[in-house]
Amino acid sequence: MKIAILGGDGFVGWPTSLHLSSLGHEIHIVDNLSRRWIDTELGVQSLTPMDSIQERCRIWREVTGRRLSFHFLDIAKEYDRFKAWLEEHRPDAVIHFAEQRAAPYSMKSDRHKVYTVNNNVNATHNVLAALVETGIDAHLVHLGTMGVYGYSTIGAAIPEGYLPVGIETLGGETVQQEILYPTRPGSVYHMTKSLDQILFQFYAQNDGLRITDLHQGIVWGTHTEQTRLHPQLVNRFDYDGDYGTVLNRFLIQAAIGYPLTVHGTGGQTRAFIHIQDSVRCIELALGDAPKQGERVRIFNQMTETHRVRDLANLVARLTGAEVAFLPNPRKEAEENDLIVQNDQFLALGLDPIRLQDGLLAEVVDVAKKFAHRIDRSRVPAVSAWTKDIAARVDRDPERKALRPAS
Ligand code: NAD
Ligand code: USQ
Repeated sequence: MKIAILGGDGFVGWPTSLHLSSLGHEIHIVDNLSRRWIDTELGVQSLTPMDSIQERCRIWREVTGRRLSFHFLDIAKEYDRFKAWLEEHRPDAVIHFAEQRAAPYSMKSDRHKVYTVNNNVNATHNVLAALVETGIDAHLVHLGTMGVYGYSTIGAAIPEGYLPVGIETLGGETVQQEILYPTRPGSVYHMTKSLDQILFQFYAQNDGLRITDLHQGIVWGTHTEQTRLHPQLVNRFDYDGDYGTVLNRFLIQAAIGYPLTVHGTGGQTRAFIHIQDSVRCIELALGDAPKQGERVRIFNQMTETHRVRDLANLVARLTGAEVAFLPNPRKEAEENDLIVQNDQFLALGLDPIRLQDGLLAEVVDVAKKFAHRIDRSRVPAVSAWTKDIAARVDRDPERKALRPAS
């Protein structure tokens, strides 16, 4: 298949590009490199040293003989160029990763909220409008988030996208329907993914676009089979307070002797998936495209759920790290349960990698190897969800103690 990978320079997009290329697909990475610019804005860098995307593609060719093409394009801002690109390349499938994906970054200031909404909603809508206009019947696979559901459950499992409901008619009968699961985003970033869902629903129904939306949990780990092939194929690894995600952060914190930064009580339960399973799921979803006229196919792309404090304790046991309970900069439930259905990927043959599978130690080893690249002052999460929370968090003595002397 000819596959366009929008956002193929990112944390999930890069290993996906390699995985699908190794399966023999023709891969075109489309990226505006905004994530690299955001690193510069924030004054941080990936824990792992990343080469330019052109250099990464060159190394892949050298190592495997396979070609990856890179196209520098902003899909949110350059609609006409993107449409012309699609006309020219006519992909069989489009995988859409190209959004601003950090919740804390999306909550840093009004400017960051506006950027995240403009970038994410326009990127998604431009892809949809361009597919309709060019008449290209490509399967669109989008990386969404478990966060569209909100995280609390009432003792029932979160279904895969759709909720069966009974609606009482005026005649007193009950009509059964399946509706999109009521969305309850917890940040501006998660809100954009909720808006994406409505865009997908409309374009599938109005224009017969074939769309799969993958509601993914938190991705952990760093290497996949292909990124291990050469040091310059290494994946990016975010550890800072905005882009680093919880488990990967705990693992690097353990590696550099920084107390594990649990927000609040650590009672938040979240869904997780290893990066190797993430790329495998995308392969499986590509092979199971919906037909024209079918509703949006939604998969829950996760393999297990964990409470944040349990993860901290697990990493502490493994490494001897200390655990610090800090005031939570986010507005979120202190404690929640989370039960999630993921039967569709299991039925397609996913054999989940679990936290116990020895891969936690691999991340700690990677972090130790590149520990000299870590700026400890960038480890605390400082982006607060409201001004009141910002003031409270700032006054906290424990958090102050974690800040390096300047
Ligand atoms: P990332 O930030 O590492 O990668 C996103 C890529 O998209 C970057 O290379 C960026 O430069 C590019 N991009 C952003 N806006 C663009 C635009 N307008 N035009 C062209 N390129 C653009 O993020 P990631 O961690 O790889 O996540 C990829 C997708 O998966 C995101 O949509 C995210 O919401 C979703 N997701 C990620 C996780 C996770 O834990 N990392 C979990 C669930 C879902
Ligand atoms: N947390 C800590 N300590 C930390 C960092 C985070 O306790 O040092 C807590 C947070 O408060 C939150 C939980 O861990 O309760 C998860 O935070 P996270 O930053 O790991 O994940 P999140 O902000 O939800 O976002 C990440 C990705 C996003 C993706 C989402 C999937 O950045 O792109 O959509 O995971 S999900 O969480 O399932 O919505």
